[in-house]
Amino acid sequence: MENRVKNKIAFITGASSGIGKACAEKLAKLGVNLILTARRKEILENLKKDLEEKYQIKVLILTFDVRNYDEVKSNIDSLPDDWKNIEILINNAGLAVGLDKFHEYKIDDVDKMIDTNVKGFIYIGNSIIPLMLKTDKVCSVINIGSVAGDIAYPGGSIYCSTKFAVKALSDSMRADLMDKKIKVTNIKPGLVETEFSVVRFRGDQDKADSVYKGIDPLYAEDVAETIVYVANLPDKIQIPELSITPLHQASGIHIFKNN
Ligand code: NDP
Ligand code: 8X3
Repeated sequence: MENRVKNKIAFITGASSGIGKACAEKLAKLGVNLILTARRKEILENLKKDLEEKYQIKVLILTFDVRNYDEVKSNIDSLPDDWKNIEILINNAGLAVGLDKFHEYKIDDVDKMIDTNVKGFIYIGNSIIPLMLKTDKVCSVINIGSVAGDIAYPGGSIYCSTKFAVKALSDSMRADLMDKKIKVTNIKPGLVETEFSVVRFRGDQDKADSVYKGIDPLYAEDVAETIVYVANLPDKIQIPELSITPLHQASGIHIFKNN
Protein backbone atom coordinates (compact mmCIF):
# COMPACT_ATOMS: atom_id res chain seq x y z
CA MET A 1 0.00 0.00 0.00
CA GLU A 2 1.38 3.40 -0.99
CA ASN A 3 1.65 5.77 1.98
CA ARG A 4 -0.06 9.01 0.92
CA VAL A 5 -0.64 10.34 4.43
CA LYS A 6 2.91 10.61 5.78
CA ASN A 7 3.69 14.05 7.27
CA LYS A 8 0.07 15.20 7.04
CA ILE A 9 -1.76 16.56 10.08
CA ALA A 10 -4.86 14.72 11.34
CA PHE A 11 -7.30 16.14 13.89
CA ILE A 12 -9.08 13.40 15.84
CA THR A 13 -11.91 13.89 18.34
CA GLY A 14 -12.61 11.19 20.91
CA ALA A 15 -8.95 10.11 20.80
CA SER A 16 -8.82 8.93 24.42
CA SER A 17 -10.60 5.63 23.75
CA GLY A 18 -11.95 3.14 21.22
CA ILE A 19 -12.11 4.06 17.55
CA GLY A 20 -10.46 7.48 17.91
CA LYS A 21 -7.53 6.11 19.88
CA ALA A 22 -7.05 3.24 17.41
CA CYS A 23 -7.04 5.76 14.52
CA ALA A 24 -4.34 7.74 16.32
CA GLU A 25 -2.18 4.64 16.63
CA LYS A 26 -2.61 3.54 13.00
CA LEU A 27 -2.04 7.03 11.56
CA ALA A 28 0.99 7.58 13.79
CA LYS A 29 2.48 4.38 12.41
CA LEU A 30 2.17 5.88 8.92
CA GLY A 31 3.98 9.06 9.99
CA VAL A 32 0.98 11.36 10.41
CA ASN A 33 1.30 14.21 12.92
CA LEU A 34 -1.69 14.28 15.22
CA ILE A 35 -3.94 16.70 17.06
CA LEU A 36 -5.66 14.51 19.63
CA THR A 37 -8.70 15.74 21.52
CA ALA A 38 -11.01 14.46 24.27
CA ARG A 39 -11.87 15.40 27.87
CA ARG A 40 -9.56 12.93 29.68
CA LYS A 41 -6.21 14.73 29.71
CA GLU A 42 -4.07 12.08 31.38
CA ILE A 43 -4.96 9.42 28.81
CA LEU A 44 -4.12 11.82 25.98
CA GLU A 45 -0.82 12.79 27.61
CA ASN A 46 0.21 9.13 27.93
CA LEU A 47 -0.86 8.45 24.35
CA LYS A 48 1.14 11.44 23.08
CA LYS A 49 4.28 10.24 24.90
CA ASP A 50 3.85 6.71 23.62
CA LEU A 51 3.19 7.65 19.97
CA GLU A 52 5.96 10.27 19.78
CA GLU A 53 8.47 7.77 21.16
CA LYS A 54 7.38 4.86 19.00
CA TYR A 55 6.86 6.61 15.67
CA GLN A 56 8.89 9.86 15.80
CA ILE A 57 5.87 11.96 14.94
CA LYS A 58 4.57 15.16 16.57
CA VAL A 59 1.44 15.06 18.71
CA LEU A 60 -0.47 18.05 20.07
CA ILE A 61 -3.22 17.46 22.59
CA LEU A 62 -6.28 19.60 23.24
CA THR A 63 -8.62 18.82 26.11
CA PHE A 64 -12.13 20.18 25.76
CA ASP A 65 -15.74 19.12 25.81
CA VAL A 66 -17.17 19.13 22.27
CA ARG A 67 -20.50 20.28 23.73
CA ASN A 68 -19.02 23.65 24.67
CA TYR A 69 -18.75 25.82 21.52
CA ASP A 70 -16.55 28.45 23.18
CA GLU A 71 -14.06 25.79 24.29
CA VAL A 72 -14.04 24.17 20.84
CA LYS A 73 -13.52 27.50 19.08
CA SER A 74 -10.88 28.88 21.43
CA ASN A 75 -8.88 25.65 21.42
CA ILE A 76 -8.87 25.48 17.62
CA ASP A 77 -8.20 29.22 17.20
CA SER A 78 -5.24 28.94 19.55
CA LEU A 79 -3.48 26.28 17.48
CA PRO A 80 -0.03 27.42 16.33
CA ASP A 81 -0.14 28.37 12.62
CA ASP A 82 1.82 25.34 11.44
CA TRP A 83 -0.69 23.07 13.22
CA LYS A 84 -3.60 24.67 11.38
CA ASN A 85 -2.73 22.91 8.11
CA ILE A 86 -5.10 20.07 8.95
CA GLU A 87 -5.65 17.68 6.03
CA ILE A 88 -7.57 14.90 7.80
CA LEU A 89 -10.43 15.37 10.27
CA ILE A 90 -11.84 12.36 12.08
CA ASN A 91 -15.03 13.68 13.70
CA ASN A 92 -15.58 10.77 16.03
CA ALA A 93 -16.41 11.86 19.62
CA GLY A 94 -19.81 10.49 20.55
CA LEU A 95 -21.80 8.36 22.92
CA ALA A 96 -25.06 6.66 23.77
CA VAL A 97 -26.59 6.98 27.22
CA GLY A 98 -29.31 4.47 28.06
CA LEU A 99 -31.44 2.11 25.99
CA ASP A 100 -34.85 3.29 27.14
CA LYS A 101 -38.24 3.66 25.58
CA PHE A 102 -38.67 7.05 23.91
CA HIS A 103 -41.16 8.35 26.47
CA GLU A 104 -39.05 7.12 29.41
CA TYR A 105 -35.79 8.87 28.49
CA LYS A 106 -34.45 11.31 31.06
CA ILE A 107 -34.01 14.69 29.42
CA ASP A 108 -30.49 14.94 30.81
CA ASP A 109 -29.52 11.83 28.81
CA VAL A 110 -31.30 13.16 25.71
CA ASP A 111 -29.33 16.39 25.99
CA LYS A 112 -26.02 14.55 26.48
CA MET A 113 -26.48 12.58 23.25
CA ILE A 114 -27.81 15.42 21.11
CA ASP A 115 -25.32 17.96 22.46
CA THR A 116 -22.35 15.63 21.89
CA ASN A 117 -23.23 13.68 18.75
CA VAL A 118 -25.01 16.44 16.84
CA LYS A 119 -24.10 19.87 18.21
CA GLY A 120 -20.52 18.93 19.18
CA PHE A 121 -20.10 17.23 15.81
CA ILE A 122 -21.28 20.42 14.07
CA TYR A 123 -19.04 22.67 16.20
CA ILE A 124 -15.99 20.62 15.19
CA GLY A 125 -16.76 20.47 11.46
CA ASN A 126 -17.73 24.13 11.39
CA SER A 127 -14.40 25.09 13.02
CA ILE A 128 -12.06 22.81 11.06
CA ILE A 129 -13.44 23.01 7.50
CA PRO A 130 -12.62 26.75 7.15
CA LEU A 131 -8.98 25.88 7.98
CA MET A 132 -9.00 23.16 5.30
CA LEU A 133 -10.37 25.64 2.77
CA LYS A 134 -7.25 27.78 3.28
CA THR A 135 -4.87 25.01 2.19
CA ASP A 136 -4.25 24.10 -1.41
CA LYS A 137 -4.27 20.38 -0.58
CA VAL A 138 -7.04 17.82 -1.00
CA CYS A 139 -8.42 17.21 2.50
CA SER A 140 -10.57 14.46 4.03
CA VAL A 141 -13.39 14.89 6.50
CA ILE A 142 -14.22 11.50 7.98
CA ASN A 143 -17.39 11.51 10.06
CA ILE A 144 -18.27 8.63 12.34
CA GLY A 145 -21.90 7.74 11.86
CA SER A 146 -23.32 4.29 12.54
CA VAL A 147 -25.54 1.57 11.16
CA ALA A 148 -27.85 3.02 13.85
CA GLY A 149 -28.18 5.93 11.41
CA ASP A 150 -29.71 3.64 8.77
CA ILE A 151 -32.40 1.84 10.78
CA ALA A 152 -33.70 2.86 14.21
CA TYR A 153 -33.99 0.14 16.85
CA PRO A 154 -36.10 -0.14 20.02
CA GLY A 155 -34.55 1.86 22.85
CA GLY A 156 -32.36 3.73 20.40
CA SER A 157 -34.66 6.63 19.51
CA ILE A 158 -32.32 9.40 20.59
CA TYR A 159 -28.98 7.77 19.74
CA CYS A 160 -30.25 6.58 16.34
CA SER A 161 -31.63 10.01 15.53
CA THR A 162 -28.21 11.54 16.27
CA LYS A 163 -26.62 9.13 13.80
CA PHE A 164 -29.33 9.84 11.20
CA ALA A 165 -28.29 13.46 11.74
CA VAL A 166 -24.64 12.57 11.09
CA LYS A 167 -25.74 11.09 7.75
CA ALA A 168 -27.75 14.20 6.81
CA LEU A 169 -24.95 16.52 7.89
CA SER A 170 -22.37 14.46 5.97
CA ASP A 171 -24.51 14.48 2.81
CA SER A 172 -25.09 18.25 2.95
CA MET A 173 -21.45 18.90 3.80
CA ARG A 174 -20.33 16.84 0.79
CA ALA A 175 -22.70 18.73 -1.50
CA ASP A 176 -21.68 22.11 -0.07
CA LEU A 177 -18.02 21.24 -0.66
CA MET A 178 -18.24 19.51 -4.03
CA ASP A 179 -16.56 22.42 -5.85
CA LYS A 180 -13.76 22.49 -3.26
CA LYS A 181 -10.84 20.17 -2.50
CA ILE A 182 -12.51 18.46 0.45
CA LYS A 183 -13.83 14.90 0.49
CA VAL A 184 -16.49 13.86 3.01
CA THR A 185 -17.05 10.29 4.15
CA ASN A 186 -19.64 8.94 6.58
CA ILE A 187 -18.23 5.77 8.18
CA LYS A 188 -21.02 3.62 9.63
CA PRO A 189 -19.79 0.86 11.96
CA GLY A 190 -21.95 -1.88 13.44
CA LEU A 191 -21.08 -3.58 16.75
CA VAL A 192 -17.64 -2.51 17.93
CA GLU A 193 -16.48 -3.56 21.38
CA THR A 194 -15.07 -0.37 22.95
CA GLU A 195 -16.06 1.67 26.01
CA PHE A 196 -19.26 2.53 24.10
CA SER A 197 -21.56 0.05 25.85
CA VAL A 198 -19.97 0.61 29.27
CA VAL A 199 -20.81 4.31 28.84
CA ARG A 200 -24.30 3.49 27.51
CA PHE A 201 -25.03 1.31 30.56
CA ARG A 202 -23.43 3.76 33.01
CA GLY A 203 -20.51 1.55 34.00
CA ASP A 204 -22.42 -1.75 34.19
CA GLN A 205 -19.74 -4.03 32.71
CA ASP A 206 -21.93 -7.16 32.69
CA LYS A 207 -24.64 -5.41 30.70
CA ALA A 208 -22.01 -4.03 28.34
CA ASP A 209 -20.45 -7.47 27.84
CA SER A 210 -23.86 -8.98 27.04
CA VAL A 211 -24.11 -6.75 23.93
CA TYR A 212 -21.19 -8.63 22.36
CA LYS A 213 -21.99 -12.10 23.72
CA GLY A 214 -22.56 -14.72 21.01
CA ILE A 215 -21.00 -12.65 18.23
CA ASP A 216 -17.41 -11.92 17.33
CA PRO A 217 -17.67 -8.11 17.31
CA LEU A 218 -15.47 -5.63 15.56
CA TYR A 219 -12.70 -4.04 17.59
CA ALA A 220 -11.63 -0.42 17.38
CA GLU A 221 -8.57 -1.43 15.33
CA ASP A 222 -10.80 -2.98 12.65
CA VAL A 223 -12.72 0.24 12.17
CA ALA A 224 -9.52 2.30 12.33
CA GLU A 225 -8.02 0.20 9.54
CA THR A 226 -10.98 1.12 7.33
CA ILE A 227 -10.76 4.80 8.30
CA VAL A 228 -7.06 4.84 7.46
CA TYR A 229 -7.84 3.16 4.12
CA VAL A 230 -10.26 6.01 3.32
CA ALA A 231 -7.79 8.69 4.44
CA ASN A 232 -5.02 7.14 2.35
CA LEU A 233 -6.91 6.94 -0.97
CA PRO A 234 -5.68 8.92 -3.99
CA ASP A 235 -6.87 12.54 -4.00
CA LYS A 236 -9.49 12.03 -6.69
CA ILE A 237 -11.27 9.13 -4.95
CA GLN A 238 -14.06 9.99 -2.54
CA ILE A 239 -16.06 7.37 -0.64
CA PRO A 240 -19.31 9.08 0.39
CA GLU A 241 -20.43 6.33 2.79
CA LEU A 242 -18.99 3.12 4.08
CA SER A 243 -20.69 0.59 6.38
CA ILE A 244 -18.58 -1.89 8.34
CA THR A 245 -20.07 -4.73 10.37
CA PRO A 246 -18.84 -7.95 11.93
CA LEU A 247 -19.37 -11.18 9.99
CA HIS A 248 -22.71 -12.05 11.61
CA GLN A 249 -24.30 -8.59 11.56
CA ALA A 250 -26.32 -7.63 8.48
CA SER A 251 -27.63 -4.23 9.65
CA GLY A 252 -28.31 -2.32 12.86
CA ILE A 253 -31.24 -4.65 13.58
CA HIS A 254 -30.15 -7.93 11.96
CA ILE A 255 -27.63 -9.66 14.21
CA PHE A 256 -27.05 -13.42 14.39
CA LYS A 257 -25.95 -14.49 17.85
CA ASN A 258 -24.67 -17.94 18.73
CA ASN A 259 -25.54 -17.96 22.45
P1 NDP B 1 -15.67 5.09 23.26
O1 NDP B 1 -16.61 5.31 24.41
O2 NDP B 1 -14.61 4.07 23.42
O3 NDP B 1 -14.99 6.49 22.84
C1 NDP B 1 -15.74 7.68 22.80
C2 NDP B 1 -14.80 8.86 22.71
O4 NDP B 1 -15.57 10.07 22.62
C3 NDP B 1 -13.90 8.99 23.93
O5 NDP B 1 -12.59 9.30 23.51
C4 NDP B 1 -14.50 10.16 24.70
O6 NDP B 1 -13.46 10.87 25.35
C5 NDP B 1 -15.06 11.02 23.55
N1 NDP B 1 -16.14 11.88 24.01
C6 NDP B 1 -17.37 11.51 24.47
N2 NDP B 1 -18.06 12.59 24.86
C7 NDP B 1 -17.25 13.68 24.65
C8 NDP B 1 -17.39 15.07 24.87
N3 NDP B 1 -18.52 15.59 25.38
N4 NDP B 1 -16.37 15.89 24.54
C9 NDP B 1 -15.23 15.37 24.03
N5 NDP B 1 -15.04 14.07 23.79
C10 NDP B 1 -16.03 13.23 24.11
O7 NDP B 1 -16.61 4.74 22.04
P2 NDP B 1 -16.31 4.40 20.49
O8 NDP B 1 -14.88 4.51 20.17
O9 NDP B 1 -17.01 3.14 20.19
O10 NDP B 1 -17.13 5.58 19.82
C11 NDP B 1 -16.58 6.49 18.89
C12 NDP B 1 -17.66 6.88 17.88
O11 NDP B 1 -18.07 5.72 17.17
C13 NDP B 1 -18.93 7.46 18.51
O12 NDP B 1 -19.37 8.55 17.73
C14 NDP B 1 -19.92 6.31 18.44
O13 NDP B 1 -21.25 6.77 18.37
C15 NDP B 1 -19.48 5.67 17.13
N6 NDP B 1 -19.89 4.28 16.94
C16 NDP B 1 -19.57 3.31 17.86
C17 NDP B 1 -19.97 2.01 17.64
C18 NDP B 1 -19.71 0.92 18.64
O14 NDP B 1 -20.38 -0.13 18.54
N7 NDP B 1 -18.78 1.08 19.56
C19 NDP B 1 -20.69 1.63 16.42
C20 NDP B 1 -20.98 2.73 15.54
C21 NDP B 1 -20.56 3.99 15.79
P3 NDP B 1 -13.52 11.50 26.83
O15 NDP B 1 -14.48 10.66 27.63
O16 NDP B 1 -12.11 11.41 27.30
O17 NDP B 1 -13.98 12.89 26.60
C1 8X3 C 1 -23.25 2.09 17.90
C2 8X3 C 1 -23.63 0.69 17.69
O1 8X3 C 1 -25.27 -1.06 18.37
O2 8X3 C 1 -25.93 1.18 18.83
O3 8X3 C 1 -23.56 2.94 16.88
O4 8X3 C 1 -25.90 0.38 16.56
S1 8X3 C 1 -25.28 0.31 17.87
